[in-house]
Amino acid sequence: MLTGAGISAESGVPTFRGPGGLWKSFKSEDLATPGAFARDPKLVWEWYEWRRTLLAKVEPNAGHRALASLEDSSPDFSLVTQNVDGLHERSGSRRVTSIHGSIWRVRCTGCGAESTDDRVPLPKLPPLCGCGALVRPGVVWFGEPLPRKAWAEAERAVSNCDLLLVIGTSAQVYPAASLIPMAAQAGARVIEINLEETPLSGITSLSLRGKAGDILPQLIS
Ligand code: BV8
Ligand code: ZN
Repeated sequence: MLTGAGISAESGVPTFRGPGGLWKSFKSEDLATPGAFARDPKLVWEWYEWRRTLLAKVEPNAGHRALASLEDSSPDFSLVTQNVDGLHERSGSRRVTSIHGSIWRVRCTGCGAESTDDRVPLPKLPPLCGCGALVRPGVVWFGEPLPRKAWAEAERAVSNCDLLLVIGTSAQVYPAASLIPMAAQAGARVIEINLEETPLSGITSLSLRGKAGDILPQLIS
């Protein structure tokens, strides 16, 4: 499985590029980059605080739950997500490979100390580490490399699978999107579940047009 923001849309989480999307009100390059954080850590943290506050109020949906139950019934099942919202884990998925980090993780820009901090709201923006340095969200920004271990896990999963379900991603961000042709080249059947066509629809064996929360429960029943 490879998931994107679309699987969380039915939980009420705005996607990046859809209507009312996160990138609509803010431009990704203005916020989700190391440069933006260096220029204005408070503004970047206000954006993440707004997302964390929203995420704290939402629940996983039938799409997340369907994947969690599929994991239980399939021995060799891998779930790679681009999402940082933690909803796969909250719906019961245990083995989640998060290639863009987590909005609930924080990392010190000074001493590198990393922890889970899911307090909403945070007491102070931008948060400071005990060592005095700025703390940043534990997510991968544009221009930053993906976490090595998670990326290696993701490559291994798609290179050794018979079937890749690509769920709710616009397949525009790399290297995440390259996992899709990687699976096809390795001989996997690729099925896309999305409301709309994406740049990679052409290499899928099948495109299921509709909501993940409607389609996934039917697929696994
Ligand atoms: C890297 C975490 C190199 C943060 C994210 C030019 C300049 C600078 C960089 C680049 C450039 N050109 C290319 C790049 C590389 C860049 C990139 O790909 N840019 C894109 C915009 C062209 N990539 C990077 O910078 C990556 N790093 O390349 O590093 C390097 C290597 C070594 C050493 C140093 C450097 C890092 C990319 C990670 C960025 N972080 N998120 C945060 O969340 O704040 S990206 C963010 O957008 C998400 O994580 C996700 O990965 C990505 C795409 O979003 P989607 O999940 O697809 O969501 P989207 O809204 O786009 O689409 C939703 C879809 O769901 C739609 O198709 C919709 O139809 C569908 N949908 C909606 N509702 C439903 C549904 N489907 C089903 N059911 C529904 N109900
Ligand atoms: Zn520190």
